[in-house]
Amino acid sequence: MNVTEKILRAHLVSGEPVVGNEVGIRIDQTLTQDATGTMAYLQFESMGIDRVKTELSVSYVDHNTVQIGFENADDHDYLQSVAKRFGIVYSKPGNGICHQLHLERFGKPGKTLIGSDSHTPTGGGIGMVAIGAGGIDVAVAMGGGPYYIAWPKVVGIRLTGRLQPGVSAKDVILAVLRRFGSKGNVGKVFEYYGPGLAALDVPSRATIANMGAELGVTTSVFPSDDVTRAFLKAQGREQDWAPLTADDETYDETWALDLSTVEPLAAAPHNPGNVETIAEHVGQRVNQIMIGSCTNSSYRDIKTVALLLKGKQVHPDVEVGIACGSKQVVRMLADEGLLSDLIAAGCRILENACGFCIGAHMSPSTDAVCLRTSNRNFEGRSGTQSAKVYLVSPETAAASALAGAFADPRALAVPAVSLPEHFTIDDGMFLYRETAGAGVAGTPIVRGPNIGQVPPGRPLPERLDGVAAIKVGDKITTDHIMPAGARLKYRSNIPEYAKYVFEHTDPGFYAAASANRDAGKANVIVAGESYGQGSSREHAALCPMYLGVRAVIAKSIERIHRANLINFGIVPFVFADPADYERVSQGDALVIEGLRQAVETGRATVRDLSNNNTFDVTTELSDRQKRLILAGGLLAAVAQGQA
Ligand code: MIC
Ligand code: SF4
Repeated sequence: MNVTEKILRAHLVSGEPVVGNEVGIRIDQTLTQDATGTMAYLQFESMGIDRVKTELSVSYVDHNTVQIGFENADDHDYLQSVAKRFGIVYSKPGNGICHQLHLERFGKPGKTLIGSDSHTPTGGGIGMVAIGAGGIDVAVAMGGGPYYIAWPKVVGIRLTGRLQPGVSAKDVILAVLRRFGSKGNVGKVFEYYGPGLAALDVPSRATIANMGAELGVTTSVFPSDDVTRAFLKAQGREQDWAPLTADDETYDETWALDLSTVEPLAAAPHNPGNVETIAEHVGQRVNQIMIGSCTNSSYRDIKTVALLLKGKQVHPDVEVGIACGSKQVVRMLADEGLLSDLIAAGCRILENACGFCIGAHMSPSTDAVCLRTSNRNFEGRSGTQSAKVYLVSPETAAASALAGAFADPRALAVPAVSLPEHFTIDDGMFLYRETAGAGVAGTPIVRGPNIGQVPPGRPLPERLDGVAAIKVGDKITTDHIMPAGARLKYRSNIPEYAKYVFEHTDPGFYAAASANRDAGKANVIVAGESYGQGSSREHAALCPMYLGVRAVIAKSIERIHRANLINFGIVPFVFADPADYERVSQGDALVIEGLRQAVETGRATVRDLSNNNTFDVTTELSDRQKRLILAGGLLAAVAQGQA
């Protein structure tokens, strides 16, 4: 068996392990972050369970740390009190980014992890099956329930050779994205193997696994070998190591990549799958360079940047910001004098949090060209609609910071940063480790005015009497559906956050959808390929549900978003014939007689009353998923005893 199968089979609780079939797996660890966590814990609370049932659950605060106004801080207080009460480890704001911290301090080879964040697969770098999920799925797993996935097709990526100096893990995953694209990989796991692995340290593997999210795969997995052991040992956690490698070439499909042929790459605006070479851009002016995010903020990454900038000055016309991934990284750089080198070079040192990556701050100027080491460059995500964001490696970012323009790092003497013998271990900002799993009964839950409630779902009606409230194109991301950045602070307040659904795509959506809902009409979203790419934010389903959306009809829908739609009682239809997409217009009146029946059979005919047309749609649902949709979503199903 391959590593993925070994872990999944050891955790299988229901279903036949046949590609595409829905299976339930036992979850050992969970993580949440604050922006999805408040909803996850509100849902957990509503399930009436007294403590978490996992081996470990951690609540990180890393997204909303800007705290303009009381909202973010109210969320933090709520999360902290919930963690104490229910036996969850709480990572205070300022401790670092969830995925980096989890890798450093908690990830264990062979274990399963789900997290309410799409980059949870970062844990694959340490030999885990780590999957991004909706908050409510994490709530169920915290309560001891299984997590459901389609049994994956495992694609083996065979690595040979060795990276050239100046080329690093980010370039590797960009090479994989160039080959496989950011759509069409749903239902697959990418597993890395081969002789090239020996020279890839855990932080590099984690970078590759992290950005596997942009391929749209279920997760990415690396084996647990001597490299993994050395990393865990340096983290003072050798006892957490266990060997785990694939028996043989047991993959459904393979692709080989010779690492020595990889060159510096960039994902060009506005999609991570839009990969170009740095060579094509050398000399092109850049305005802003941001280094950090859960993809590239490890000790290895930031130290490499510091060594490249040491004793030099960043170009006067470029703004350079650095956000380390964790307190451990910051402390080690500080102790080695490297933080001072970065400051001396003219970098702006930012908090070790998501920050710029989610558009919470550091938005670039109008039409700016930005290089960022993060994983997503969707239009407007930086906070500036007209900015052009290129995703690059830390080495390319540092070389370009000096040049004020795209630069090939291979022209510099790039130092090889090796694993330290001991990482600095300081768990002081993790609270409630001693009561993890047990909790402290009676702890009062702190609910400031920003802490709202989860809106109830309503059973699916017999007939869909709907309106195509919006028609969008291909690769609509959750950032389009439910903007983050300046709107992030409303994550715990659905009626308020719902005002911004499709804010930049169609500013009239909220008013139109609310009016339809209030007139008793169902809203339908019509979309092209790969609808719902990107984040795991269930708000991209929850807020539309609140606005009366009952169905999405798309050419294809991405995995996490599809699961979120089902969890909130929205039917995820696809066009039986994609050509029919062209014949539906925004505003059309759409009717499905026998909507509940359609969920049962997986087929329906839609009548478009506005142009006297009919077309067929399909949806493939497991029995469990049918029950959820018919009930009006997962929480409603739990309440009705249907889950
Ligand atoms: C993101 O990178 O888009 C986020 C913000 O981390 C999201 C989670 C969220 O929307 O809160 C993700 O990737 O799942
Ligand atoms: Fe945070 Fe960005 Fe990573 Fe999302 S992708 S978890 S916003 S650093």
